Amino acid sequence: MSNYSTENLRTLALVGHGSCGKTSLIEAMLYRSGMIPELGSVERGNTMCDNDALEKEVGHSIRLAVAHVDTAMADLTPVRIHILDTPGYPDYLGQDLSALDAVKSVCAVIDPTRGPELLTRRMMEAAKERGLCRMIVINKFDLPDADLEKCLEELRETWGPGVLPINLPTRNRTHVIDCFDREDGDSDIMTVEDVHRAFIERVVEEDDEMLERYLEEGHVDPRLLHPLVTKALREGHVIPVCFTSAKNLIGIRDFMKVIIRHLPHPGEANEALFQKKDGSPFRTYPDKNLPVIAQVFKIVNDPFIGKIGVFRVHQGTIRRDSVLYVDDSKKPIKATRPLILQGKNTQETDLLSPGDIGALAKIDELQYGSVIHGDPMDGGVRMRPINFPRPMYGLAIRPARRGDESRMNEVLAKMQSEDPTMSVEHDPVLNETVIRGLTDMHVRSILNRMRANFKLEVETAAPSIPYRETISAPAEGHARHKKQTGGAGQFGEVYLRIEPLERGKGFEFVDQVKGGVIPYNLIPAVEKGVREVLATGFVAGYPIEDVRVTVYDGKSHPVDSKEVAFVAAGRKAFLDALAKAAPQVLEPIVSVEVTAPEAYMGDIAGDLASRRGQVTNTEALPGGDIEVTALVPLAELENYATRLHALTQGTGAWSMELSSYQPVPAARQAELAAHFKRADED
Ligand SMILES: Nc1nc2c(ncn2[C@@H]2O[C@H](COP(=O)(O)OP(=O)(O)OP(=O)(O)O)[C@@H](O)[C@H]2O)c(=O)[nH]1
Ligand SMILES: [Mg+2]
Repeated sequence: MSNYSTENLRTLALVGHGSCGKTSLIEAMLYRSGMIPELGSVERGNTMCDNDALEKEVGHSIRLAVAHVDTAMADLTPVRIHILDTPGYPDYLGQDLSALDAVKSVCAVIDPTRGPELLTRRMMEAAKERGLCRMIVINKFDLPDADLEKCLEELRETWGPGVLPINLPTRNRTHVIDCFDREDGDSDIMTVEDVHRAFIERVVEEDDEMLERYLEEGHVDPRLLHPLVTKALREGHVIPVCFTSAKNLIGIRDFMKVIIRHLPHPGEANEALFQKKDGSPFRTYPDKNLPVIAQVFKIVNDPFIGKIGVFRVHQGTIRRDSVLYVDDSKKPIKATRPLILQGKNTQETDLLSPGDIGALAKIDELQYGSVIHGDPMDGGVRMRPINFPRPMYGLAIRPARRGDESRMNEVLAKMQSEDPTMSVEHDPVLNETVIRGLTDMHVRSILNRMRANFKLEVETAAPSIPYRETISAPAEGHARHKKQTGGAGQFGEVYLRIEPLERGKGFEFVDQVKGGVIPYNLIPAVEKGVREVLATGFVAGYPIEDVRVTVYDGKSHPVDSKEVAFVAAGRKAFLDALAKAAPQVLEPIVSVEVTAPEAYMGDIAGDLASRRGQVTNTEALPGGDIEVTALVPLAELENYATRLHALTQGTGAWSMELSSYQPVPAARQAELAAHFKRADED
């Protein structure tokens, strides 16, 4: 088993819009380094990273894939590059974002005929926000119609003057020439001399002494610059650009050389963003002798192996049979078989050190985001949460075969554990299960996977809109619950106050009962009664949010005051208050992002306006596309995918995420309320 020291590990995620060549590039690296005997292709469906039946069928990546490239066999400095292949369509953004916590560097792969597209920009922004080093590969530079200089210009427009080539195409786009060590030579675009100078000048600015020396002598030995290059990368001052053709295997070794030489090893990169329960930072050190800290960034439910948790080790060493802990659990687990991954293949390994990406199978406790640690005292530690977009595109589903209900729920739970941007809601009132994803494509691929991997067929329908309810004024509520049925009776009396909370604050329950007029052990019963109403709604049957309930008075009876009595009194008192609190129905407003060629701008904006939408921003993108951002009520977006397709002749792309909840128009509220009937109160 290979054993790389932390200095010889690199972790890199390839990001970029669909079809730019990420999967092919990793395949080319694996081939060039001798890890695989034959070069697979996406077309033939035999690449290491697109290994899922569905991925092979559709010809693009759907899930985050993990691979590693050992460079020794390519006669390069022996380094292990843990490399992540992210899916390129916004439908799978959740997978892409979760890759960021596993790596120290991100490489945007660009198709030079298309430039920096929407998802690529979003991922580069997210990488910057999380303190990762960034670089760029211009892939497909073999394409004869690719204007490489124009592409570089667009990249600089997008990510600033730090975007600088570190090699250039040469000999009629059949090779690349290094521009870091070399000061001259032939290239197809620009000149090696200028590109070399620009790069070096940018880097020496990181250090006053070096800058002075450079200005005096007009020259500096590039071999002295390693610490400055990593500093510039860490701070985002430089974003090196390489040229590759994954298809024709050009520039692949050169790309690997850049990774080995310039990208930081775990000890050189910015710190991982761990925090304690109270939100204060928790420092980790890539030291193999400290207690283990590893974070799960991917869960796979393999039909054969079962559940696999894939993680990055940030600190300490996981050995065969290490005793570890997961999250807050005090129950130890044993790493009987630590694994490393190569696409869908797993390999056992003796140890995983800081900077390694590994996996453990059959450990039920592992969830997306779990922290595995060696010291039970580190229980509350978590990675700073990623801002995942909240999934809003929904479909109501039910099993096609009767009797499959509980299996469907099991399958949904498994799939949800793999995807942080998939949600499952069950509406007890409508008895409806709704799955939500980021886009129609995302939801469809969830259904496809259900069919392919779990042999589960479901029927779908347009879902109900996830309305919410709230109140718009404070009010008082009172109820006395009294029942005499033969022997023991029930008695409980509750006075409470309700008031609106700021949007998004949820629910607060405050106990201000004095002198034990409601015994303290029965206060939870009052809260339970309140929560029953909270879940089932008041005006139209939707969950109530953003309200504070303060119980301040009541009465009890020494014999008849039991839990049921106070649950009922709590419920009724809350209903009494709600009636006077100007209750409102809220609807989800989503932020919709549409990109399409500029010619369709008018039609897109007009259509959004007819859906009660409000355009908040339009932006011209390099390459003649525009991006329109609008706030639109979710209820108005039914069939938007089809409509946009028709409006833009299939060229438009869109995604949406929750922006806020706002009151529905009064007429709509009346309509929704008319359909709701509260179960009779006793
Ligand atoms: N001409 C040329 N074609 C390439 C090159 N690299 C990849 N391709 C082709 O581009 C297409 C997309 O390649 P992929 O590797 O699937 O791209 P991807 O970035 O993984 O795409 P997603 O998984 O959808 O995000 C395939 O048809 C590849 O054969 C290249 O360097 N030159
Ligand atoms: Mg791919």
